[in-house]
Amino acid sequence: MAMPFDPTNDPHRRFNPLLGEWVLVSPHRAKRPWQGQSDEPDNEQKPSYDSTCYLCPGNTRVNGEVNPAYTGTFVFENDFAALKKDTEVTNEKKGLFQFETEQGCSRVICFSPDHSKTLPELSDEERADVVSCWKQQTAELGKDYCWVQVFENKGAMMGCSNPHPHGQVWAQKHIPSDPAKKLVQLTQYFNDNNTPMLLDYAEQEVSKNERVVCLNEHWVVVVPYWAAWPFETLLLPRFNVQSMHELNDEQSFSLAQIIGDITARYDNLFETSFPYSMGWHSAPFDDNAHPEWTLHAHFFPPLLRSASVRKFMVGYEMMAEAQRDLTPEQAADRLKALSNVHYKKRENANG
Ligand code: H2U
Repeated sequence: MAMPFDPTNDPHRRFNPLLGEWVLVSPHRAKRPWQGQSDEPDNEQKPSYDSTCYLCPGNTRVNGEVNPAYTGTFVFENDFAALKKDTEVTNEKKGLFQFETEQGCSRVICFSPDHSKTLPELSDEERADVVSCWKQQTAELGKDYCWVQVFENKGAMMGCSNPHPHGQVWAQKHIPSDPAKKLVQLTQYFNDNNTPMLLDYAEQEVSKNERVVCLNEHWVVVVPYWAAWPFETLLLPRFNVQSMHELNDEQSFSLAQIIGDITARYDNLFETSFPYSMGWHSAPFDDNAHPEWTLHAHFFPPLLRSASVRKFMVGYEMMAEAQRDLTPEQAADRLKALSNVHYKKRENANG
């Protein structure tokens, strides 16, 4: 006779209502041995200024432009931009062969002049400057483009090509594929329930308290019920807001604080500079009201069992659907149990 279902041990699928996709959870697989690839952890202490860095203040970039002696955040047009504003507007559809040209821009956002300090190592005030820069970029680019994508690739493992702490903002005329899927899902939920899905979701996660990693008055970080990456998190507001640029000063400052909290926990998990890709989804700037939308951020970190062993999204994930080993609840428990004081600050404090 089959044993009763045990979600901490038995394979099951969970539904991701944001994308309308399923995730396979196989908790028993976390016990399997690993003889595959290990990546070098990034534990090198970097200097505050590096004369060979393209992004440090006063240095010359690849295209010959000199960075100003900036003291806060610094934004510049990507010298190898993926999108151009003046591409001819045209499209074609011939049977299965269809294209449309895209207009847009891509910029690099240096978080601070300090080459050695990633987001969790900055002060709340310095992180608030980063939030303010994201707001300003979102407002400015939202005037010309339908979609504004703020994101950060952190660490070489996530394809980050320059160690100076920075993120990017890309803006474009069309809504890209994943946000377009979200728009369908969020609209359907709003039509059915007359309330934004993610506001409901945040409230339900706070009251269940099974996957909450940290929270403050305005924000909550959860390992979503449907997380695909081992330590994936979703950062949600606990108030109704559609876009980054609508945050007031108080909400922005408490955002800077909770980003410090979750990113310090990430670094503390394996006492390493924790790689991830993170990004913000504000509502599309398409001249429609978006009552269905809630501003939110995803953190997608690749690490699984140590600073050097990552999760690969390969065979089954590429061919079938996302799959994870440890449960989202187990991942949330581990992140929640960690200190939100960065391990380097603790070591310094201990002399
Ligand atoms: P990532 O490391 O997150 O890929 O971003 C760094 C970006 O910085 C990358 O897109 C740009 C690269 O094109 N860059 C410049 O625009 N100028 C430079 O001199 C160096 C890097």
